[in-house]
Amino acid sequence: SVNERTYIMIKPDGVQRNLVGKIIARFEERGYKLIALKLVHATPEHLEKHYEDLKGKGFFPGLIKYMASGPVVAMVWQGLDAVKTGRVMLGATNPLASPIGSIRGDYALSVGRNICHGSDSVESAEKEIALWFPEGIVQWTSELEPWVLE
Ligand code: DAT
Ligand code: MG
Repeated sequence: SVNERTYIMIKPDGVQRNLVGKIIARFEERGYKLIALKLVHATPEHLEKHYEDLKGKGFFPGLIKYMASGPVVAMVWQGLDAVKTGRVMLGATNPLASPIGSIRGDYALSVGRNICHGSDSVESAEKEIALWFPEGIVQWTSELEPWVLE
């Protein structure tokens, strides 16, 4: 939908590798609207909630350790089909399977260091936004919107 919201997160490796600006630029340039943004060093408990569907996977402990190893950039982007298009912009879970031109396809090699997260459905997005932004998000009017969406 037109005002769909997705939760996009730059993982600790993306922050350490100074890719924050580049990743934000891709969403800005595509025409999405930034409605929430913060740098946060998350606790393992918080990350276990974020990834609760993956509890029980062999890689889960390593995933939590990696995600808790440094700050992440938590963001909410809004716009036409933001969830699905956000995932396309990220690339596949395994960077080696990600097309050139996607974030993971351009900047990553390893599934355990794949730089970014994007919600996989509208329902997950709403859950993740509530988990990462309990304080709420900013609504603002973009003067550019009529030039991006008819
Ligand atoms: P995605 O991040 O593309 O939504 P996911 O939700 O299935 O993928 O998994 C969450 C993260 O967990 C993923 O970005 C990297 C890690 N992960 C997934 N599968 C993995 C695997 N087989 N080995 C190591 N890490 C994995
Ligand atoms: Mg996922």
